[in-house]
Amino acid sequence: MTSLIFATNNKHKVEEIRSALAGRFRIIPLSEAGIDRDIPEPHDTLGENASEKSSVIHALTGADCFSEDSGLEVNALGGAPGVRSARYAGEPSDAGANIRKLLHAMDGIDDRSARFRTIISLILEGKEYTFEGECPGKITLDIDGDGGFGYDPVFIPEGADRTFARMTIDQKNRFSHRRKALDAMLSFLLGKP
Ligand code: ITT
Repeated sequence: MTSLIFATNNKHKVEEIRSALAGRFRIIPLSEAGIDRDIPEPHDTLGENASEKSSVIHALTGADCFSEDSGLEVNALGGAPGVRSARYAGEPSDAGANIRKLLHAMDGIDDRSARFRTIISLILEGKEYTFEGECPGKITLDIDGDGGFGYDPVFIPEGADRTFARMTIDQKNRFSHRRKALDAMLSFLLGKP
């Protein structure tokens, strides 16, 4: 089976991606590849940060690998927190503080529309390929649910009646930005001769 190092330290992302791939590829997170480091995300776009993560890991290992950078873009906030989603309320990254800051920033705002966006950067045989996925939805008025990670307790995807935090991984994967980007990567990988 083809192995791919997944350049992340986020266990929830690993779970979601393994569940979506349903055993078709062997996914090796950084912890299992023996790489203990937080890769910087210094850029202003998801795409550049994703490329940075995969190229750092490729330079270290020489192995086929991929990374993803994702973020929540809220229309009424001009696309914030966007590329800064993980550290919206400052360092170190704190999901509870990020959510509180977001709900506060949206206090009294009627337009709750938002979207999650993911860019995957895959390095295969030394060449980079990118894939994108997005999930439109809306920000709730209050925290609802305790599953998932990040902004899941305050995001209801379009076409659903509850937040990501109230869904199983499989249910979230029917809507998620990460799943859509992953499907694009998967069609590419499966279509290769
Ligand atoms: P890695 O960089 O190690 O992959 P990370 O958690 O730092 O993990 P990102 O840099 O991609 O991940 O930051 C994305 C942030 O956006 C993440 O911390 C969440 O706050 C938010 N986010 C992304 N996808 C999400 C999802 O599916 N559900 C909820 N929040 C999400």
